[in-house]
Amino acid sequence: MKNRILVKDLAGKLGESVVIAGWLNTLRDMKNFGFAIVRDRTGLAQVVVDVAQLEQLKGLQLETVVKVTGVIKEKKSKDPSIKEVEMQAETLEILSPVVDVVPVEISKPELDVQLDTLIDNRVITLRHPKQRAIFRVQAALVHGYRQYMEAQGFTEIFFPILAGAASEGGAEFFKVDYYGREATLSQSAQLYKQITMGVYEGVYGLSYSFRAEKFATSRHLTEFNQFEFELGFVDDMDEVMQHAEDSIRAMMATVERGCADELALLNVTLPPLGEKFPRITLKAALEAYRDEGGVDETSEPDLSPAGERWLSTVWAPKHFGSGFVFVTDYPTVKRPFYAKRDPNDQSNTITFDLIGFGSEIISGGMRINRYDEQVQALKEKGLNPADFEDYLTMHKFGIPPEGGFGMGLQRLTQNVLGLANIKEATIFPRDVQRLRP
Ligand code: AMO
Repeated sequence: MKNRILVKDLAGKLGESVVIAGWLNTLRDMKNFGFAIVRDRTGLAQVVVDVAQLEQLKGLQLETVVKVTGVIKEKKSKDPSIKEVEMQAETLEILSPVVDVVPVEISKPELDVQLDTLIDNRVITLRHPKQRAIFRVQAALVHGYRQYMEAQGFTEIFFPILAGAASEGGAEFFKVDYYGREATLSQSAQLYKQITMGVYEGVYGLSYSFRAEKFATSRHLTEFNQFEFELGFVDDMDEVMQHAEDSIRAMMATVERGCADELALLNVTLPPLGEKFPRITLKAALEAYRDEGGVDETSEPDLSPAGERWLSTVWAPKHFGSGFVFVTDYPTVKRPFYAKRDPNDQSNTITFDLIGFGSEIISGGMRINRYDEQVQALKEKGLNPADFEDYLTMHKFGIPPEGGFGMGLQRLTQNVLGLANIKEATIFPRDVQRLRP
């Protein structure tokens, strides 16, 4: 919009007549005049209106889109050290009227609603400054990831969503009708990022993953995004973990630099990073949980959600000043068919999870890169190699030793901002019950 000034820039316009545009956030009748609070994407502006303008606005619903021309003045404040500005309205124009009552009040500092109400009314609730802030932080995380990966000289890949076969094994996939044939929605970009190892050696991308989860939990969605990463000519998994760590450090720095206002609004302090993210085997992590945490899960093949929380919010901060911890050496039974086995112990894999301030945010590791080994691993998992033709074709034609990881975008956002449910970190979440809005 020509000549429009954003709310954040009004302080520099003292004494000038300017145009602002946004949504009517609140209206206060002060008898001989009124205050209209107008919201744009950068903040809230107080607009002083006269009686006639007040009457005009009173006939409108909140959230009406308005354009206001007026003079910027210093706001009278009880505390003279606070310098704020307001606008004395000259003309008002309605750009888009509201035709129904707004279902949720969003003008208060806190949006005090249940999770389902929050998401059912996303059209409106997303406009609340705190909701807006969450997805500004998410965008900054993505930006930081891309910048890090580009600085390494890696290649961004755009992965397909429609696929012919399941990519992660298991039964948690959605079927779609594809011209009368059965297709699936991608469970992950795993196959495709591995294929690119025959060319680019270092790749990354933001993919869509779909999982037909059977239960609704506070950590699972049926549709989510993964930061994908894959690296060729790797002989030590530590190289892959280092990229996971360094990309997270870069993402946190991007959020700190670009989202100071959002973090303050959300009252969030980012998780501690420490000097180096600790690395611990699953076995040692389970023993620490037993010995220091007082919970014995040593007979389990994995950490429970409570164990992950303890490890990343108690153990790792206490011993290493870090809210992130790598857990390595997962048993073969717990990892997918493409996970590289430990040559000294076939029941163990060369894989890792990164637990990030509450729960698992990354899964990764070394991959099987040789054809015979992959056929054998599929059979041992009880899978039919004929169903994995594309995986096996890739392995026939020379894939270097390689590894990589997938990092859940919504999980990371949830844990970094300390949100109780992953749906709060998902702009339009889908779960077992929900397909709208
Ligand atoms: P995995 O299945 O562990 O690994 O997923 C990787 C990361 O994605 C996130 N995630 C989820 N987020 C929300 N809802 C879900 N249902 C969900 N499932 C997983 C988590 C998890 O750590 N191809 C491998 C990755 C790799 O090895 O490169 C994969 O998909 O943050």
